[in-house]
Amino acid sequence: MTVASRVIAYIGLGSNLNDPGQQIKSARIAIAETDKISEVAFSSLYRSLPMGPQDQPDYVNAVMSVATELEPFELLRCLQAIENEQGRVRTGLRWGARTLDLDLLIYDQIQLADPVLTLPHSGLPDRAFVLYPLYEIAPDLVVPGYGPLTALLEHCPQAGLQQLSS
Ligand code: PH2
Ligand code: MG
Ligand code: MG
Repeated sequence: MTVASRVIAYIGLGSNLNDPGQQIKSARIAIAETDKISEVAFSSLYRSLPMGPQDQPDYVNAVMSVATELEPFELLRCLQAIENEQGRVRTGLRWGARTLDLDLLIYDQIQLADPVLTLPHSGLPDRAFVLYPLYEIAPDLVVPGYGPLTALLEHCPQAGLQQLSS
């Protein structure tokens, strides 16, 4: 896939193990220091109730936008490498606890359904811990294939999401 040289992408960050707030802050630095990626905006941190199994700690979530010259699969590989560097153990349990989860939410205008990468991220339209932080950094965003972010928010209750810091 060939993409324009420098595009905007949105990344969702989540953690609920080993000092989640610090995991998110370390990941932010690692992403921004990666070659061919630069930070554009970073949301507040948010505390959120776990989606999926309830016998796990609350999550800390945030969203960042970046400008990148990496193509989508290259960017995905970089994010997975940072997850691994921060001690991510892949248990295979769906929606289980994790030290760090970096999800490629949106990459430019691309819509893609590939076994290893769906764009926009399939969970984006109904996850409060993604939509509210996104709104903070990109209130006018139009999500490819889904429409205005504000319309998605109308159908997404805040559901225990708590803003921690700005
Ligand atoms: N991530 C999961 C599973 N459940 N719940 C919240 N609140 N936030 C997350 O980031 C999250 C989750 C697996 O990626
Ligand atoms: Mg995730
Ligand atoms: Mg993930």
